[in-house]
Amino acid sequence: MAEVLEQLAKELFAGNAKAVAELTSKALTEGLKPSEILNDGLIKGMSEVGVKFKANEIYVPEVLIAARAMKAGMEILKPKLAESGVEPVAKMIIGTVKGDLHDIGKNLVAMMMEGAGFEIIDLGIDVPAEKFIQAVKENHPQVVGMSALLTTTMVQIRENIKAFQEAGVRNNVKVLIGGAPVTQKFTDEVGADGYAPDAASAVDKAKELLGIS
Ligand code: B1M
Repeated sequence: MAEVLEQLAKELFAGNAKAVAELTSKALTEGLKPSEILNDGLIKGMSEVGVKFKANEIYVPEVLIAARAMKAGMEILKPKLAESGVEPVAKMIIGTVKGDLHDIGKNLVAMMMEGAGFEIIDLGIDVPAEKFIQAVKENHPQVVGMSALLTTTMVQIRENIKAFQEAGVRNNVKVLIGGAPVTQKFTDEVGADGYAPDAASAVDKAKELLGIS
């Protein structure tokens, strides 16, 4: 693999946004394909972040810093990816459920998903069922992610899934859920498709649900 891509993955893991931006430009100047820079540079670095985060070898601040570096690289790469017709892995809508204002975990999930090549539409916090449904109808995502941090708001996930069924969109999407009080048992009870305990596992679970290796 090109040396510049190895450096890119390394600097992304280290969260060095300036170096990531420079190396992304350098890789483009060297004539590397945008898809190669994305997969073998940026995503490779971010995957490593996911692995170490899952293993508790690095923590939330390091992930946020790496995500900022990813963003710096993506700003340069995005127009080139669009020009070269590279399709995102899949589209995901994400939001924190109605009544819930916590967004740090949800943002981390969104960043890791983006880092894995997903296109993310972030609906923000305090998202009512109707807003999720409208976004599904307008954007046709493959995955809808719902985050809840309170025992009083996690029940909203059940309501959202019911509302999806009533609106006739439930079968169009995989519903992935998470947040501190959410468990696999709860996921099974409310009929969501998948649960992830952390941001790195969310990437793995979304891919598993979509049959992407
Ligand atoms: Co709040 N809060 N908070 N809070 N807050 C908790 C959640 C709480 C456990 C604190 C406590 O009492 N020990 C408690 C909930 C108790 C419960 O319901 N069991 C609580 C409470 C009670 C409240 C208020 C009601 C307090 C009050 O006003 N009396 C209030 C509610 C406001 C509301 O939402 N309506 C409130 C407010 C706030 C702040 C606004 C001050 C602030 C949020 C700021 C923000 O998010 N922008 C806040 C914070 C920071 C916390 C704690 C301290 C930290 C949450 C956090 O960001 N963790 C939290 C205590 C704690 O968790 N230790 C607490 C870091 C983050 C990376 O982890 O969000 O778990 P987490 O996300 C993880 C995983 O859960 C998972 O991946 C993430 C990354 O690995 N994940 C997903 C999350 N979403 C996922 C989605 C997925 C998959 C995985 O798929 C789609």
